Amino acid sequence: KKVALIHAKFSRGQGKPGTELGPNYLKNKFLVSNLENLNHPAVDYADLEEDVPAHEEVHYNHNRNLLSTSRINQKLSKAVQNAISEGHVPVLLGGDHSLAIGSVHGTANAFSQIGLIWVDAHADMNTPLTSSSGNLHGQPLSFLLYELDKYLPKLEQFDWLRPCLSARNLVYIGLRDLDPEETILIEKYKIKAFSMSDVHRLGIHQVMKETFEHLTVNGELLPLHVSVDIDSLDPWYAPATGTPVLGGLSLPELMFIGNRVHETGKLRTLDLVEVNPLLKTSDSDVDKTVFSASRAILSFFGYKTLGTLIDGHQVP
Ligand code: DIR
Ligand code: MN
Ligand code: MN
Ligand code: MN
Repeated sequence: KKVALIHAKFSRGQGKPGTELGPNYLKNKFLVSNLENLNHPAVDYADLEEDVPAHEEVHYNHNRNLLSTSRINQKLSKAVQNAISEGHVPVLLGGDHSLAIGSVHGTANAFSQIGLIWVDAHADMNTPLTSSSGNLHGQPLSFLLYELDKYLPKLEQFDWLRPCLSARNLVYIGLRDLDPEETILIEKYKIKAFSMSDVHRLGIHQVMKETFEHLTVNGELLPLHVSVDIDSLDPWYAPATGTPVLGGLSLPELMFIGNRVHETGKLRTLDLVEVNPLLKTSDSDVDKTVFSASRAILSFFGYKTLGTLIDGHQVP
């Protein structure tokens, strides 16, 4: 299958300019040439950007930029659905995590049922009413889950959007910074969640085993959408991001997740979001983050760098 790169130059789902530059850094020679080697050649499929002038933006209470966030996500959802119908695997190069609204919506509408693996330090399950930041990148799941629809205020900008995912089909990996209402929702809806301490306790291999077991329905693993927030990684590996949190995944752990997903043959869409090249104390911060992000993406298509055994077989 070909990889359909969707460039989404968008930063208005959070407050720090710079994530709109993500796609230009993420689509680098290393990524493109290695995808080719892995038999998943990349095509530039869609180019989306924020197209709402600042004075036309619509805000809801303290929640910012509803109009541009809605518009880009509507286009993104169509691009993802089209790419899938043409037999490609869409890869969203973000942009901030509010883009998962359209990306997941597109995947969910291409299949009767999907599983969503959300790899993030955060749960991104606030609603416009519980969010303390007013940033939509902390809220995409409240727009997507059937169970949370009743908590959303009526927002006419998002008239096109219908919830499309059951909380049962969501698995979190990497959580370590939750808002109080998010903890309550995860417990109330019994959402499968592997925090960082679960990763430490169980090990990433067991986490993936249980993830796939959870997302298997009637003996078959669901088509998978994987949404990777680069802040799931420890800031050592990915410093150039808006809300870094200590104690995150190592790059080898994230690549292990990618390799396991690749082996299932069930990956239908991948998001890589929240790379912000402007948030750096030195250029090496950007280099490290882009290095990690490129390898993270490639791992979902079979790229292994976790070491080579002496007889030439690769680990794992
Ligand atoms: C926080 C931060 N929970 C919020 N969320 C982030 O704004 O709602 N998600 N950074 O990745
Ligand atoms: Mn995050
Ligand atoms: Mn996120
Ligand atoms: Mn492959």
